[in-house]
Amino acid sequence: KVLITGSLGQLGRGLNSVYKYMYGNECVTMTDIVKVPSGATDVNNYHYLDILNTSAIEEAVVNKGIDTLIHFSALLSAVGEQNVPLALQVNCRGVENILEVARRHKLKVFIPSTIGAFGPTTPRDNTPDLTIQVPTTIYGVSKVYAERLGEYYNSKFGVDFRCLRFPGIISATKPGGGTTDYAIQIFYDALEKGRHTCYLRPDTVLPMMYDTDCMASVVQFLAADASSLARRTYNVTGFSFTPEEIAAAIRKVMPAFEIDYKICPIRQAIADSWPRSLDDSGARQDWGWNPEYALDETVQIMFALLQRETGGTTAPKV
Ligand code: VAH
Repeated sequence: KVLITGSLGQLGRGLNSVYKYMYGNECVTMTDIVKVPSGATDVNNYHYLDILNTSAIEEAVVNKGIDTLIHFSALLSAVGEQNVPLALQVNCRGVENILEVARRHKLKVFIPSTIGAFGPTTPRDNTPDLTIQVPTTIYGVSKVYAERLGEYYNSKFGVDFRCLRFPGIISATKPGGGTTDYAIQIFYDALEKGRHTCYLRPDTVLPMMYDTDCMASVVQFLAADASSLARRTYNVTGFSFTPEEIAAAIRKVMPAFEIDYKICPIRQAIADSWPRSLDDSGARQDWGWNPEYALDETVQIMFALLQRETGGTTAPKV
């Protein structure tokens, strides 16, 4: 029985669908602090849950017979820089509460980390699992804290804590205040306007992953036997690209697509502090991580999904 916090965010609804498909409708309890968007067909067993209220988490775990917590609630990089006190509350206090409940009730707990947990002094190409972590955003600082605190709870109390550092995730869901989110918005803009104004420089390389691979990494990692894990925090990634490279891949499907640039200094500085590519060989060796989607497949499937979502049966507008 799985409980997902922040389940209405970018990753929660997709993961609920995967677990529902695998284990049936009653497997997942979805929680968040906002109302379910009207017309959402992929949300079920939904309850309000504020992760700053430890007894509320405990009540949900006990009442629903939860054995696995998947903790997605967090303020992402750009939005966190605009509200540091709230980022500290949600990203740090929230993680403390989740780990305490996992300790008391012997739960398996997944907390995602991010390429944002690295900083400008981290080797930026093929960044390894174990390396310098001096991030320059409150999001990154809070995720380093989550990684270290989870590993402490694992070694001190035996909590089955598991953490994956995700690259930018590309999914057919509205962007949630991240820095990599241009790689989502570009598809909505391509279909709607045939063009995209990018807030990052054309040569900004960032590691990314398609949503389905992200979901698979969580399910696979949580199912791995604990004895096969050399560590509790692993890098996973799909493929790296620049805005001009994804624009070129989109032009293979939509020849008239155009991109122009209006740099956002805050997001450019964040992107410039992050790795250009990740070394995920540890995940591949220890628990069989093996992503399936590269850039061209991601472009194809994103257009198919968004055309269906926007009811656009014809080819993208050009
Ligand atoms: C962000 N999408 O941009 C998130 C992610 C790898 C970045 O954590 O903040």
